[in-house]
Amino acid sequence: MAMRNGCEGCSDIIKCGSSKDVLAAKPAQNVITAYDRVQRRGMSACLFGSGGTCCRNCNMGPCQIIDGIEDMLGICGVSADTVAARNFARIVAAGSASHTDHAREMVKGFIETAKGHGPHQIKDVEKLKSLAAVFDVATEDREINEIALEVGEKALAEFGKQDDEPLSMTKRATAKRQALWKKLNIFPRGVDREVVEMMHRTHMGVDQDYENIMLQASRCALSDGWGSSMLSTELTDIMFGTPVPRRSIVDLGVLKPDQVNIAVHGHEPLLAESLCIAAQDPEMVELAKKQGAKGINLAGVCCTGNEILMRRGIPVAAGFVQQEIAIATGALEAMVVDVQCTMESLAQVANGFHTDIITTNYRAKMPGGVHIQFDEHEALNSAKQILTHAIKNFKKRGECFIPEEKKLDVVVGFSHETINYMLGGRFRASYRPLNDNIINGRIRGIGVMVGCDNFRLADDTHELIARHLIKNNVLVLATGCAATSLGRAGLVNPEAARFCGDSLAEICETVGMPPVLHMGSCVDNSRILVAATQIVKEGGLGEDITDLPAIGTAPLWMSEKAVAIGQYFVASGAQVVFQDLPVSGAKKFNKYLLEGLMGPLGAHWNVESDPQKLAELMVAKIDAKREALGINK
Ligand code: CUV
Ligand code: SF4
Repeated sequence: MAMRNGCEGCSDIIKCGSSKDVLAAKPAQNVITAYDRVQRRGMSACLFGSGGTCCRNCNMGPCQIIDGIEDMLGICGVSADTVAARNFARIVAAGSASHTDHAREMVKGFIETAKGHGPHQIKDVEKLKSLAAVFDVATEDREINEIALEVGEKALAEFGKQDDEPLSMTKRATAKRQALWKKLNIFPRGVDREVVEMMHRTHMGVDQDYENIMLQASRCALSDGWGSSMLSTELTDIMFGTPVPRRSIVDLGVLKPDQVNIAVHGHEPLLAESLCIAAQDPEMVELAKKQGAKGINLAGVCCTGNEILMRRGIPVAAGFVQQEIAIATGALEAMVVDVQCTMESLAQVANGFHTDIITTNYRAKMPGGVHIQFDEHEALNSAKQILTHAIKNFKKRGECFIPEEKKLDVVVGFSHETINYMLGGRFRASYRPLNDNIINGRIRGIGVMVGCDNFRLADDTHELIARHLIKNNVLVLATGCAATSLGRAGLVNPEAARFCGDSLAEICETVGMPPVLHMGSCVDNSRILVAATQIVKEGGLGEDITDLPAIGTAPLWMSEKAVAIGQYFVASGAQVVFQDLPVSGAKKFNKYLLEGLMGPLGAHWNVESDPQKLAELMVAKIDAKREALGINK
């Protein structure tokens, strides 16, 4: 195999200094990453696939449809628009399903905790009580665990609910939004049911009306945002503590040369939290010392990383595009993965090192990985078993290269509650001061940056967009790998106020907050729904999310989950912009997403591939909302 020196031809794409340093160092010389595969593929993406007009939903096909050519309809007569709508809707269903299956595990873990099993406790009693109110669970004169158990069981029932009543948490939405969902008949009912109905309606020969398909796609996405994701965030907060601001670091340089380095990668914090507890166990620390290490160093990757960063301040080593690079340091004893966004190539890269990829969820195994099933009933023992395996690898470590830790740190932990409290002050937590600052124009609006990063595009895209936003006095809320990437860029700390426009800088300095607020993992986008609704209810900025001077974006999106999130934002009245959507091969449907959805939902998708133009579009859209509110002085 040819020796490499970094990734040939990747200089336009990899801008992160730490990533570059690791790839150029000796231990990584035989490593092949997804960046290399992007360069080496030598063929461009299939036009039908990227345009959304390839249908393989039945065995008369696959059919490649060309819009406007009669001989190129599907064998069943289906049009490009129907196929693109079906495919898009199935992306939403897959994304929702992923959040949902994750959330179900969290709810089950929560029920175990309520029963007093396992290493976790009910930490946020106030939040438990407010959720109890949503689920009509009595709280007076009751034990905390008794309340928690009833809330947990009612939460679990939301997944399999078969009646036609709305999911419980949808009643948190604005009155106007609820009325609209009712009118359109898209109130989400059971979380699992909406995914099943979406799959059914996109089967061959069922729903052939793209507007009607999008109604169910909206309902399915809403069952994610206002259902499973919101449940996951709320119950995880109650169990592990609602995030409060804390300092930490985001960089590959957080790995330690003299410690057992264990990366936790994936999405479900149940395992990661148990690992955090187990890593402090004297027995484990002793074992590490026996192997010659000074201690145990946990570091996060992707959204699991964001979960423990937000709640424990544990550093994040890598975002999605750096997962292979983390192994290429040669400094990881193990990468522990659960579900979602963990690439099959991890085991291939690990093959050249002493690193083990430890899979822990029966749903997600990997050729070349070591499987140690995480048992939620035996959480601590499972965690210790996983740690023991990793610790024993320490002695096998060969040459490694850890990039110099950047001095840039992050301040994270901006839950909806924290923002409320921070801006409202000690005695009256409220969004009033935020609303006032938006109304008086010191904060021009809110830019929400979520989602993944993507090997096909430059890894500083989030930074470029965010810099434009904050310079124009737009406050940025971030989650997922977008937040990780902004952390690496040094924008997630109060010192970044110097990159802001004057009025936003002044607010950040006064409050001591970063201009980019890290709100957590992907499921935590539900925090943004709650926060946006609270801002509306605070008054002065219209009657629904659709009136707010705010816009969401997931530049560099790669996961189906990002599309589900985008769709639940749109169905909740928030405008969004992505760099591309796989529907461009269907003219009418494309136009429907980009304009037509405005009719029923009061919001629509936007597409802009150029990051600078995308950022400008976000500011322009914010200004248009200000104009409509009559506050654009
Ligand atoms: Ni859930 S979904 S790459 S880890 S944000 Fe990161 Fe976040 Fe996208 Fe995956
Ligand atoms: Fe072709 Fe229609 Fe079957 Fe799709 S459903 S593969 S378009 S015949």
